[in-house]
Parts: sequence; structure tokens; C-alpha cells
Amino acid sequence: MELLCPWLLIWAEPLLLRASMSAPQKLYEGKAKILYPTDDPNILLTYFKDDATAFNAQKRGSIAHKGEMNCAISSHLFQLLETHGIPTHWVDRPAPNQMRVKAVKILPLEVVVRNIAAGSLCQQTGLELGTVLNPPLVEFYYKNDALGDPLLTLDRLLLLKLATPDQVEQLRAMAMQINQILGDFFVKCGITLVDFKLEFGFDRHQTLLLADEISPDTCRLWNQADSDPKQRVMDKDRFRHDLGGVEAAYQQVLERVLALAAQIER
Ligand code: ADP
Ligand code: AIR
Ligand code: ASP
Repeated sequence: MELLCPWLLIWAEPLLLRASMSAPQKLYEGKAKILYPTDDPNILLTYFKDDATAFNAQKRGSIAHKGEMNCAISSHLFQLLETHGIPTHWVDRPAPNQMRVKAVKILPLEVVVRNIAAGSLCQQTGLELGTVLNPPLVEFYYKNDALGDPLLTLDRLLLLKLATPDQVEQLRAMAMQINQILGDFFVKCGITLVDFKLEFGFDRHQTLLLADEISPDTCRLWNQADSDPKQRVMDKDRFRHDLGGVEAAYQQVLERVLALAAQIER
């Protein structure tokens, strides 16, 4: 800075300042979100992107306003879960596509709960699309992009020390509880919660928190008013399978979630 001549400094300083202020160092950039540090080491800022990927990022695209919609939907669902006693990483939503969260050490597991057979379950088992699963199926996948997030057996999960047996039971119990709360909520929105993926992590007190997001990117949601297998889809399957109307479907989920959340708050 000292080397710059004074007139150049007058011109350059605001630019330099703006550049350093508006572009904080990213901690991590994933397929759908960017994590930034905050002044508080225990809090992260999550920026939700409009980028969309599917099939382990083999398919890439963008969904207009997805960042804002997923951030809003996730925020409402995390708050709903908190009111039912589920500890989550949610702190607040300082901007439409930004969520502040408690920093956690993410367990390298994707916990998937299925109420109705769809997606990879049908592909891998031959179960017919739409088969009701009672009790719901809880599955663990290895959160590892390089390996394609493979389905784990309990023995493999323990072999890889991805969690302890007690933690597996705690995750299973929390996943089932979350399924009950979200399922009841979505029914009131006229939506069937077909399946969804959860991520968990430990905070600095070693408390297990529900983390990441809960949105049409991570859930299968079917419109109860529509029985047509393509028309009823209100989630990322519209993007995965080129069904069209992706943004409108997400918007519809957001509107219904907002309407019910407002009713509950009243
Ligand atoms: P991916 O990493 O699969 O591409 P994203 O683009 O959604 O997924 O990136 C968000 C990343 O942030 C994910 O890897 C997720 O596990 C991680 N994450 C979510 N919540 C938290 C949190 N509270 N603390 C630390 N990491 C988190
Ligand atoms: N999921 C799994 N990995 C990433 C995501 N988003 C979600 C899907 C679906 C559920 O987990 O969005 O709701 C089961 O996915 P699949 O592909 O195993 O059938
Ligand atoms: N989220 C994963 C991906 O982006 C899997 C999926 O949603 O299909 O590839």
C-alpha cells in the first residue's frame, strides 16, 4: 500500500476495501452451498446456491431462485423440528439465501428415511414405485463423493468406524422422530413425504445436531392432489428426470410450507 502514489491510493483504497469486505474467504464450496466463517468460530454462514446437480454431479444445471427457496424451506423446517425437541444447527436467516448455523463436525453418513418406495430403492430391489413401507426404512449411505455415496451395511459402517453402535441407534431414533414430525407437517400441506436424506454432526459440546438442509433437493415430495406419477412430483426428481416446471414445483412447496408455518405461529 505504501508503494502506491497518493492519488492512486485515493482511487484504489475503496476498491481494495470493498474487495476484501465483500469476498470473505470460503471455508468450503459444495454442489449446492458455500460455507463461510463468521466472527464467531462456532457459527458458520451458509450461502445457498441456485446450482443443481444430480446423480453424483454427473448432471449439472441451475434452478432459478432455488437458493432462496431452499434456504426458506429449510429454515422453517429446522424451526419446526426445534419446537418438537430435535436439536438442529439452525441459528437464523440473515438474508433470503443465507442461513447461519452452529458449526459441527459432520458425520460422513447420509441417513435416508423412506416411507414409500422410489428412486434407488426401486432400482436396486425391484420394489414397485409407490409401495408403502411400513415401518419406514432407515438406511445409511457413506457420504463420500469419490465412491458415489454407496449404501452401507451396519457391519461396513462399523468396520469403517463411521459411527459407534450407540450413535447408530441414536441416529436411527432421531431419523424416525424427524420423519414423524415432517410427515405430519407435510400431510397438512397436502404433500406426501416419500423419502428424504439427513446429515448430522457433533458441535463443540459433543451434542449431536441435525445439520445441512431439508428441502426439495433432499426430499421426495408428492402432491396429494395429483395421482399422475409425473405431475405429482414437487422435488428434485423434476430436475433429475427432465420433467420441467422445476422452479414452479419448489415455489409451490415453499408457499405451502409458509402458509402452514404462519398458521402454526398464530
Ligand atoms: P456437498 O458437500 O455434498 O456438495 P453442499 O453443497 O450442500 O453439499 O455443501 C454443504 C456442506 O456443508 C456439506 O458437505 C455438509 O455436510 C456441510 N455442512 C452442513 N451443515 C454444516 C454445519 N452446521 N457445520 C459444518 N458443515 C456443515
Ligand atoms: N438424497 C440422497 N442423496 C442426496 C439426496 N438429496 C435424497 C434424495 C431422496 C432420498 O435421499 O433426494 O429424497 C433417497 O434418494 P435415492 O436416490 O437413494 O432414492
Ligand atoms: N445430491 C447428489 C448430487 O448432486 C445426488 C442427487 O441429488 O441426485 O449428485
